Amino acid sequence: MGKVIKGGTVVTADRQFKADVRIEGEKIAEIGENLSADEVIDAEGAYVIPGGIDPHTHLEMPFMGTTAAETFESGTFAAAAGGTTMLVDFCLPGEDGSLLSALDDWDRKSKDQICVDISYHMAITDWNERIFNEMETVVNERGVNTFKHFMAYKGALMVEDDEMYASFKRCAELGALPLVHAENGDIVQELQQKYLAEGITGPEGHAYSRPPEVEGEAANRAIMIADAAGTPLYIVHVSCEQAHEAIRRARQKGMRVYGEPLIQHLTLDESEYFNKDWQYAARRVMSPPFRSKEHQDGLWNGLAAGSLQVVATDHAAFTDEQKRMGLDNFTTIPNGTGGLEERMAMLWTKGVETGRLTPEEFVAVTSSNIAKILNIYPMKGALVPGADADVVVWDPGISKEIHVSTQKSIIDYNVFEGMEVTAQPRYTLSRGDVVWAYGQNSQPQPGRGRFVKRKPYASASKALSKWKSLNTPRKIERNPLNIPSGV
Ligand code: DUC
Ligand code: ZN
Ligand code: ZN
Ligand code: ZN
Repeated sequence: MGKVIKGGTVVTADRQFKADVRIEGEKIAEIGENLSADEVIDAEGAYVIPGGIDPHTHLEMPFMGTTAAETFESGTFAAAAGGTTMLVDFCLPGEDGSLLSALDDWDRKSKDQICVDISYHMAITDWNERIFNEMETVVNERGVNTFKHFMAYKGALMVEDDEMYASFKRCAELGALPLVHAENGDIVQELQQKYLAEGITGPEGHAYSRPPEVEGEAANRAIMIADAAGTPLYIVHVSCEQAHEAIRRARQKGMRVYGEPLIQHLTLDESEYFNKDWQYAARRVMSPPFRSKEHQDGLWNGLAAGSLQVVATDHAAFTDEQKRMGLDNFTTIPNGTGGLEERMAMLWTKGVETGRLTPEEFVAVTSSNIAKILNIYPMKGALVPGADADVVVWDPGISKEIHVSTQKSIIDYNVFEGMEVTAQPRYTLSRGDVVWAYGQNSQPQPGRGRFVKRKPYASASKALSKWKSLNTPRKIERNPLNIPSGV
């Protein structure tokens, strides 16, 4: 007869109501009053919500001359402990440039380690016929329907506009969704050289060289290119008003453009880079960098207004030793911060507790919206009979301080160190298994997590371009040339 989560308040993206949730095997079987089963999971005094989905992580990713230190095992354990039951990791092609061997590589690394479910986004870091051809297999056979494009990291991951346009058109054909890291990589490189030449070598140079304008310019450009290609677009780690503004404008014109702020940008600001302690500041170096309070307010408003839809982490975690690669030069500090374990609790504390978000909006931006965008709803991101039993008993009665000493991440610091959060998962269930119980501290079985295949999009991918010249070209039939003599 399975399990029943009893006595809680179910919160979905639409509403809240008192109900029990009965689980059979890996699925939700029933939601209603006075349900019973063999095993009872107590949710008295707590909310019952869909498991969190973090659509943006970089576990064990080779990057900037090193490899992100968080493993698939520690990362997915941290996720479970924080109430996240699925993450989407970025798969990066290696030396041979093949998308398919990159997928094999990611499968090999993740398979025996993952404690919760995962999926991938595929990175397009180059453009050629093989990539064009492999994209079809990636979508139709390997179950990856999203492709990431870096507009920054010149000389490494960055793609040019012509490559992006070609790849976006291919995405539109295949029913896949393009993603962009929006920063103007050419200008960033120039600014980096300028500040280094002026003797600014510390982490503050990182912030100076990646101002909001370079993000806004790239976001606008990507939106225009997506519109020309006739595809929706998803902009990762939206950190500033300039990029948010571009998204708002596009949405108002009827374009399907989605924006994803990170929990770090919502809660930490640019003053962190001016800390006198080099290591403190370097730990917080990520791209885009943290912004001022005005930008933060804009992001919170966007989540409430619906112009931004998803809160992620971009979890790319490097140790103190790895960060010291950039001791004399901020451009060689590995870019990235963590947040997988803290995303839900920080968003609750700084968002719901403060009245900026309702509990329903919290569920929408941590789970349901991205499940819809990724085309896995309602298998994931929903509490309905038949859905995967990825469920969190979310307890607003547990407050704790965030400390590196108790985190599940294997990194030797935490950017949220010392902050107090006012809610925690009492239980996290992944496809019906309790993978985290607060106070018990036991780790779920590595390898129990699964890879989630995602189908291509049917209709949503056929966005109509607003470019008039693309929609109605007209060939003019002219009279033959008739040049008067003597002129
Ligand atoms: N930004 C980061 O800070 N780290 C990983 C990749 C990225 O775009
Ligand atoms: Zn990025
Ligand atoms: Zn990223
Ligand atoms: Zn501490």
